[in-house]
Parts: sequence; C-alpha cells; structure tokens
Amino acid sequence: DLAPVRRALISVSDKTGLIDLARALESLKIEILSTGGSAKAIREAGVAVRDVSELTEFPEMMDGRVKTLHPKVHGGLLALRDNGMHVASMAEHGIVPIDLLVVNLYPFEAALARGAGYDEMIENIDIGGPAMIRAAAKNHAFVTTVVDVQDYGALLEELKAHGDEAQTSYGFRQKMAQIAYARTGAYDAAVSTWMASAIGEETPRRRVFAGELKQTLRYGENSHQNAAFYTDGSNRPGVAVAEQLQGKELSYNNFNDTDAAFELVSEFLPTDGPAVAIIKHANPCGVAKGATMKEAYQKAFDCDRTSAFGGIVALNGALDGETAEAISEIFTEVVIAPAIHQEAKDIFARKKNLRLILAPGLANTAEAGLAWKQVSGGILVQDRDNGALTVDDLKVVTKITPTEAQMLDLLFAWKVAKHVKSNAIVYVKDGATVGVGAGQMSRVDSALIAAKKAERMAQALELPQPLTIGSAVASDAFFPFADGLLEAAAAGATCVIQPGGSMRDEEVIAAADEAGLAMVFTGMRHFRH
Ligand code: 93A
Repeated sequence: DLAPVRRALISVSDKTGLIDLARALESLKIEILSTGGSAKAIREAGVAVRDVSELTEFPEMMDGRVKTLHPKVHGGLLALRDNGMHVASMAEHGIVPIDLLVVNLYPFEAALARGAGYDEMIENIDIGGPAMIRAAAKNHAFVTTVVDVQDYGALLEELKAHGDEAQTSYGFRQKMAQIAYARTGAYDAAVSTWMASAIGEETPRRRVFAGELKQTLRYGENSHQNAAFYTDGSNRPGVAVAEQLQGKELSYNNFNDTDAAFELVSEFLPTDGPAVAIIKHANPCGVAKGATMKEAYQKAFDCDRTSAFGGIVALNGALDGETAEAISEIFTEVVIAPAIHQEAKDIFARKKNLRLILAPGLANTAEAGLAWKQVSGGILVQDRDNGALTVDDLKVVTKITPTEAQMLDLLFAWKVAKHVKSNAIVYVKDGATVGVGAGQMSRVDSALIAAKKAERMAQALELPQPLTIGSAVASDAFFPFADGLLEAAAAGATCVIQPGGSMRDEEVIAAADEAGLAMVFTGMRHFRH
C-alpha cells in the first residue's frame, strides 16, 4: 500500500513553514511544481522549483483566478496509475503524475474576521485550491494531500519512514484525505454562511456547520457516551479559545458549565465593578457584584453555599490573591477569568485538581450570532439571546414606583434570570442573588424553591431573617396567574421585574398593588430551556 512520491505541487497562501518543507522535499529528491507567489518564495530560498504555468503552457491569468485549473494539473492528480487507459491518456497528452499536493487556501476566514467588504470577500473565495484538494483526495489510492501547515512535520516523517525512496502509506493518505474534505467543506461552509448574512438571508434554505476538533473528551455527559469538543472558527472569547493554566482536563460537563458561567458574568462590564458568577449544572447558584472581587465572590457564595460546592466560578475581571484564597476554601471544579494575578496562580498551584482558565477578555453578550440545538432528525437554529435592557425600557405598572436602588437590583435580577433555565425566579438584594429557582415546570415552584434556599442560607449564616425579605425578584417570563407573584411577595420581595403580556396581567397587577409591591414590565422574555 505504499505509493512513491516523486513530484509535488505546492500552492499555499499561508507561507508558514514553506521553505523548510521545500528544502526537505528537495533533499528527498522530490520535484517541486508551484504557483506564482509560492514558487517565487521557494526559488528565492534557493530551492529548485518549476512553475505550474510552465507545465500547463498557460500563463496565470485573470488576476490569478485561473492558474491551476488545467488538465495537466488535474489529470496529473486524478489519473489512476494502475489503469492502462489512464496511463495511455497521460502519455498521449503529456500529463505527468503529481503524487503530493500541498495547498492551503485563500484566507477567506481571515478576511471575514477583519470585516472585509463584499468584493474583497469574493476575491478571497479560492476555486483552484479546493478543486485540486478534492481531486487529490479522491485519488488517495496514489496521491497524498496536505492542507494544514500543522501536518508538514507528519508528512516529512511519513516520507522518510519507508526506506530510501520517499513514499507514503495508504493509511496516511486516507487520513490526510479525510482532513482535506473537512477543510474544503468548512471553507464552503464559511463562504455560504457569510453570503447568507451578506444578502440578509436569515433562514437560508441550506445551511452548514463546520467544526474543528479542539480536543477529545474522556466521555460525554455520562461515562458511556463518547464526546469531543469542536470549535466553530468564530474565535468568540470564551471557553473555546481560553487557555487552561493548570488542573485536570476539562470534561464535557465542565465545558458546558464553564461556558454558562462565563457568558453570565460577561453580562457585567468591568466598568460596573467586580462581579462573580458561580454555576452548577449550567444554572447559577450565586451571582454578585462587590466593591472588590473577593467581596463579589463571598456575596455570590453566600447565596447558596451548599450548591456552590464543586461549582464553576467565573469572574468579570482579574482574579487576585485574596479572591483565590477565598475560592480555595471549598472544592471548586473550574475558575475562569479574563486576567489572573501571579499571586492567585501561586495559591491555586497548591490545588492540583482545580482547573484554572484564562479567557481572552469577556464575551460580548450583545453580539449577534446563532444558537444551535439538536433535536431528533434536525437542528433548531435561532438568534443567540443577546437581548438587553436599560431602565428606559421598563414600564412601571403598579401604584408604587421602584426606588433607584430597587431599580438597580431589578435590572441585576433580570440579567441573571436570562441565564437561568426556565422557569426562572431570581431574588436579588444589594447587587447579589439571594435565591435562585431554576428549571421547574411550574413558576410557583421556582419561586418557592428559591425562597426555601434563602431560608436555609439564613439559618446557616445565623441571620435574623432570610435575605429575600425586602428583595427584588425577576421572572424570566410573565406570571400567568397571580399565585407565583404572591409566593414571591410571601418570601418578602418588595419589587418585581417580569415581561408582562399575560392574559391576566390586570389580575397580576392588582395582586401586586394589594401586596404593596412595585412592579415593572420589560416587554421582553428570556426563556432558556
Ligand atoms: O484564484 S484561484 O481560485 N484559481 C486557481 O486556479 C488557483 N490555483 C491555486 N486560486 C488558486 N490557487 C490558490 O492560490 C491556492 O489555493 C493558494 O491558496 C494560492 C497560492 O497562490 P500563490 O502561490 O500565487 O501565492
């Protein structure tokens, strides 16, 4: 299953590692064919190279749009070396076999990332490159295809691994062909996704998702499920592009929870001061702002100390030494922050299992984007929930108007509720959650559970009364009846934020007035299922 490699065609936009590769191929007695810019770079380095235009006897034309689209190239890549007719055609038309193809494509994704205009994007759509890659990969019975700079090393090792003559094994060529098709697939996915947004097509008839393996995971949600993490190429700040500084490998559930924690804490801009979110099973069990990061952590921790055990902690600013010290007092799975002081690193170095993650800045929660969810036989796609409110968006519907301080807590509770599985009820006091009810099938139960947790914490902390007394409460969706609202009032909430829009809004508003509550409507819902 070994195939000899005597002739290579190199055509690369990313010239990283090109010269070393060309030198190595030359020393392996492999003839090099190459396109304009690549050939120039190779020649300047003193390595022998033949221009593709010399092979095709056609100049590169139309600003390079046509340079390798020629039967002498595609015949050389596609001919079956063991097929008499193919070999005869090669001889008849002066086609020589090309055994190795090294291509990386026009940097379409990079152009997208820098916000290039329409015409520039079009020029960055590579045609000849993918055509050659697909041809060579199809003919992997004889031809080796390399599309990633990161595979140059493995290619050279393989070429040297089978005796004096440069050869590759069938298994290697298959593996490279699979990667090659993923690359051309991802490339066209990027083109098609860009086009959909460029032409304002929100629900295109066909859509593709391409992923690149970030890492294989020990298992999925449970140990009998295989799992891996794939990045989507967006480079959105978060767990996909963060750097793990220490600790065991992240598990599937760690990735999921760390993402939830980081997205939530990113709701709080550093200019608003330090904020901390503690997450357990994708739901917050404590979120708080503080004068210092340590204070924010302690207030978040005091919301539900029981659940915070084994949790994920996310910070909206630098992790300093005193905060690290406070976090390390209980077992914590993951800590993620956009900056980490050396002192904090030293403290966590004693906790070998704690996973410490440095994120490249906060996520932009206002950014538009798509959210995908798999169901049997398909994928549900929606805009990411990037909804946000200011005080001006709120409508006071009760006789009593919330005070300024209450308004701040209401908005805080609303931001948190957006990140709580529905039905979500969130009690907040002085910039800290004091009770979170998540994921219940009934809104009344969420209100009750959150209040119960607050009672338990009051006992544990030996407080005279639960912190829900005098709190602000948020509900992610409207109260369909007054009962949920009355539970919140019974728990001591004095002001309410909710979308409104129920058939029974009037009944709910009347109940709020009767209970002496101040209530605002957002006109926006934050379901999260
Ligand atoms: O414009 S193209 O679509 N037309 C082609 O015939 C063609 N052949 C190779 N782009 C083409 N390429 C691409 O040129 C390769 O995929 C590679 O990215 C780039 C290398 O060009 P150069 O060697 O001139 O830097």
